[in-house]
Amino acid sequence: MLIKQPNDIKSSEITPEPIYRQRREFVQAAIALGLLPAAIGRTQEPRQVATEDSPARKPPFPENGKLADVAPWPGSLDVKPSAFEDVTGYNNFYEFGTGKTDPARNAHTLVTRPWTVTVDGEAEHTGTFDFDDLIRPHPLEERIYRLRCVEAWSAVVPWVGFPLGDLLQRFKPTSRAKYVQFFTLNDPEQMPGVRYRVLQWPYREGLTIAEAMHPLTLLVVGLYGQVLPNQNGAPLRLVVPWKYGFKSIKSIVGIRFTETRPATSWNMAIAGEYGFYSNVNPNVDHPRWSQATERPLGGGLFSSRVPTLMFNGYAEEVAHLYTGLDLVANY
Ligand SMILES: Nc1nc2c(c(=O)[nH]1)N[C@H]1C(S)=C(S)[C@@H](COP(=O)(O)O)O[C@H]1N2
Ligand SMILES: [Mo]
Repeated sequence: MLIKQPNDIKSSEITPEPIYRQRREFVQAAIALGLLPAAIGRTQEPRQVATEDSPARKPPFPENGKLADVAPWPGSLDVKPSAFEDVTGYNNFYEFGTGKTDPARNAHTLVTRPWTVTVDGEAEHTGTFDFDDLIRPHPLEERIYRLRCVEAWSAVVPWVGFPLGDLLQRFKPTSRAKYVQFFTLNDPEQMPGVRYRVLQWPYREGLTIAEAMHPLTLLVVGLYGQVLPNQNGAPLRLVVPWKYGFKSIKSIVGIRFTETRPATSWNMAIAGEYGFYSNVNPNVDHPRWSQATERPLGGGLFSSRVPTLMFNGYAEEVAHLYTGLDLVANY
């Protein structure tokens, strides 16, 4: 991956304003701590005094372990989450194998630091950004959401993250940005599964800009109050709770604003079975199985299935996004 070097281009040209401001604060803090001579700070950046809108720098995001400063989100589901062991032990992450227990067994080889995300396409600010710099300005929330896999199993997960739209706004998408596409890391050294052509790598997904900006759409960095385990898509994944689970792309290294509908992995693989929208819909069956019911994780082998809800239970919040759209044709 090509990472722009700081001396190629002025940081103010490539960096979204909040990050730029933070770097400036960082330089000032470094000067104050005696890590940088004042002369360097002055020649690079204008001097600035601390103000009310320049809050204290947040501590670095931990690589593993417990997350501090996570606010409960008032809209969380009022149901008991699935067992931690199920959510972190029964996964789909084909880059680490196609078996449900392969990701938990294999994903320890994923290196999550340093981690960069490249933002390109239809936006005023583009470039390659360090993961920690990207997420630092965003207050974290715990949101308990339903997760419904297209294979008809489901879970309830207390995710930790922040609205995707809050991050996307910082890049100032242009009026031509109608969609957002996401890319997962594609590294055969770290991901044994990408040696097999079960999908075209890198794994990619996409949303309309309205879906991406919807307040329920979450960028996730943790679960159960701790840093995201590798098998769940560390260090950064998407969670779109009203869509089938495969839209919730893991281990994101690329975000692209596009004018036309972007390619998405499962649609590229089997277009007749997996559409671009992939909204959870109990009334539109998969060509090979019913979507009317689902099997909650942790119920055991003989557990009864429960009804699947329209838009996975989020119809009140998201149905308006699809007024006038034929949900059978646009599966
Ligand atoms: N990069 C990538 N992202 C992915 C997948 C994958 O194979 N690769 N699987 C998807 C599918 S099918 C589901 S159901 C969810 C599962 O998320 P979980 O393992 O955290 O429950 O991740 C999605 N994100
Ligand atoms: Mo899935």
